Amino acid sequence: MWQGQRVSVVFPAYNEEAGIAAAVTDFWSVDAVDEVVVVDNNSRDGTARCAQAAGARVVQESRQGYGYALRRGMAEAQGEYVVLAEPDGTFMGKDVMKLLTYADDFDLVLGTRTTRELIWRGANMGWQLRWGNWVVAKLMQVLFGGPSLSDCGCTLRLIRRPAVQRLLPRLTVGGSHFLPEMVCLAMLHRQRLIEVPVNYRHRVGESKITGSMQTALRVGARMLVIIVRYRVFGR
Ligand SMILES: Nc1nc2c(ncn2[C@@H]2O[C@H](COP(=O)(O)OP(=O)(O)O)[C@@H](O)[C@H]2O)c(=O)[nH]1
Ligand SMILES: [Mg+2]
Repeated sequence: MWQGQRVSVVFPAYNEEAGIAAAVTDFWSVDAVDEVVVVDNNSRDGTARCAQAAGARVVQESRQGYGYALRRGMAEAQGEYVVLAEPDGTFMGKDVMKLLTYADDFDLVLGTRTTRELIWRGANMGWQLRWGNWVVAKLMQVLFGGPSLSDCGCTLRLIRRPAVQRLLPRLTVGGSHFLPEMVCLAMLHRQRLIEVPVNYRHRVGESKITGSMQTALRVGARMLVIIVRYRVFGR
């Protein structure tokens, strides 16, 4: 609980057997956290079993994709505060407290992984990815007159329940370029946003998005298209 309200953590998971138990345990160990929801996205390994054994509530999402998994998680989460994260060892449970600290005053609290001091040795955040995330985030900031943004691809973020209710029916992206749609819609709907620096560590298990430069570039291009589309057409 945080200030008398429930806190949910949502993990989208596709073949994350290697790290999911440790991630669930790490986020559960944060006093404020009341539930951990793992959205199993057609995993073929022991993701669901390991998550359940570690104390998570597991829901199955059959539509394949990072965006579909996160949207399902937001719909399933019961808390007033909904924290999106990844069960791959890259994020730290203790950073949930940073997000909560700002949640009194903001509708969305976004993590940023581009703060050099918080990028751990071995983390997949070389200069190309760091720069790419920063440039796309700055474009969003400038086009929408938003707050300072420095990362367009950080899953770790908090959304308050009324913002979930407002944004969820409007979200359309099911794939890996999901996050900027959420931020564009939030800015169009005058939600209060802020970014806070979070730790970013070495990944456990296989990366499915930014592990390959080709995939990362393709996702980045899709992000740009969706940002410009929302700016021009508003939808
Ligand atoms: N790429 C991808 N990730 C998914 C999918 N469904 C759930 N996920 C989860 O979304 C998160 C992001 O993917 P990840 O491989 O960590 O990408 P990275 O952070 O760029 O290395 C992980 O927790 C995945 O398990 C899916 O269909 N595709
Ligand atoms: Mg990851």
